[in-house]
Amino acid sequence: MRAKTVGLASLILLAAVLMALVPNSYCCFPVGDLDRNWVVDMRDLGILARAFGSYPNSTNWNPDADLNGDGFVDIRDAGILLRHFGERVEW
Ligand SMILES: [Ca+2]
Ligand SMILES: [Ca+2]
Repeated sequence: MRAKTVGLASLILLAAVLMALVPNSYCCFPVGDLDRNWVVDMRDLGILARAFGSYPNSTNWNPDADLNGDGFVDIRDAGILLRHFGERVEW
């Protein structure tokens, strides 16, 4: 029984680690879907606009808006979002 419990705990830990390593944008949501509603639209562009020009420790920093992960929210992130504008996940 104890071995079964340890095995289950290990599986849960492994799943948590994998989920932490795979960003949501690559898992379930379209790239640029900053509000996680499965569509890239004006609301996402607004979120990016509010974070535009920011970097970690900026008051308006939003790590989700840093789509290329370079530590700045700038025109390159806006370009990534616009390339995916209109994409949606249908269920
Ligand atoms: Ca969205
Ligand atoms: Ca960036």
